[in-house]
Amino acid sequence: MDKEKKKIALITGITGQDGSYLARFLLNKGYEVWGMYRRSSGDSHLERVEDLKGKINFIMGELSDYSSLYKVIKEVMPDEIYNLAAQSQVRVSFDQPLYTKEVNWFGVERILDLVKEIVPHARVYQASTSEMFGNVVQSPQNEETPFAPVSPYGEAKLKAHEAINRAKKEGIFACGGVLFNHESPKRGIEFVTRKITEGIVRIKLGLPQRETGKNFMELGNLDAKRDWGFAGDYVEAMWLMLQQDKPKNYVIATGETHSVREFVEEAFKTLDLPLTWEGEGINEVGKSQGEIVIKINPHFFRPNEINKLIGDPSKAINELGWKPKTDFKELVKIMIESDFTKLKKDF
Ligand code: NDP
Ligand code: GDR
Repeated sequence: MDKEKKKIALITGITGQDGSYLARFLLNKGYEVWGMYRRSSGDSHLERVEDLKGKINFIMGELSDYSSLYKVIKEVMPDEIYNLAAQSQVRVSFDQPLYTKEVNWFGVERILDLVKEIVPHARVYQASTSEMFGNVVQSPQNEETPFAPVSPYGEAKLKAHEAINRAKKEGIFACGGVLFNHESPKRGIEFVTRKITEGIVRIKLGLPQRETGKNFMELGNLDAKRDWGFAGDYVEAMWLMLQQDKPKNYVIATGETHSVREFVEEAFKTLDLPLTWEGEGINEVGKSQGEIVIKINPHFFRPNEINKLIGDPSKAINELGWKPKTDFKELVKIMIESDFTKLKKDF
């Protein structure tokens, strides 16, 4: 990229998992990167991007506040906007449905409104999601699959996705990336994959569980199936969508599905720990070397659950030239190794 004419990218949700990977990816592509973060009482939530201080520009903004977004877009004047900010926890959206819609739906409407007014040339990536499919019968899911969300989170993201489609018709280069679950060592501890890898490493090292102080993990629905990829692979697809001649929506997935139970089993295997299951339903337990190491806690069940998701990324493979590089086993290994290194150091 010409040094004089660096493209300017604005990433909302810079402090999150994807923001952190995407910022690095865009820096390597020669972009001037601006990361939007929201106010908090400390700066511990900047830990994922601590090492990017001095390399990217940080700017404070809040998706629920129109005037703050106005100031951000006016100051940055981006060529590309990656809207990754969201209340991203499906379980929490049942407890905070209105807030979730305020941020995940209206936040996107605000951004699109400002793009039309201030930077109509800007290309917009919206973080849409496989949660929009709900318990749809068609499997695997692709760009033509009808949406039927079952959570306030999924509903809000679908409304945002529709707003993106509307903006497209109004001439804005806006894309909805329908991304299936993607994980990494930077995944928030409240999501099941990271909770599992961190929790099992603690069991391996004889440390109590981080949240509960107990020496067994507590999980919810072990039989939910998800299409799990690696976040580092998925941010490339976000960028590729904005480099096309026409704005289109794409499904980004691995095309494989695995249950939470399989994820747990693979994590134990990676650490050379035995695991057996005993009992049924909420009385089911996981045992290792004679000790109970996993229990079911109904607190982690959802009022409405999606049983199985599996994506068909053919369109992205054919049109973007994108493909997932990290398989399920490799993903579990990367996450386990990272947690092992971190916890061993503190031990
Ligand atoms: P994270 O939860 O790790 O990050 C979310 C980011 O949004 C954080 O930076 C958070 O800031 C910020 N944020 C939350 N609320 C607001 C707000 N009101 N105003 C400004 N910023 C806010 O999510 P991921 O990185 O995993 O996901 C990125 C996006 O992709 C999200 O929109 C998510 O819904 C979507 N998505 C994710 C998938 C996945 O598997 N990871 C799959 C499909 C879609 P703070 O640090 O202060 O909380
Ligand atoms: P998800 O991710 O809801 O798919 O949303 P999460 O990791 O929270 O749940 C995946 C599946 O695991 C089951 N589960 C548990 N989940 C959590 N969090 N904690 C548990 O203890 C537990 N036990 C079982 C869940 O019921 C579910 O079936 C993620 C987020 O990144 C969204 O923002 C994104 O849009 C979707 O992925 C695609």
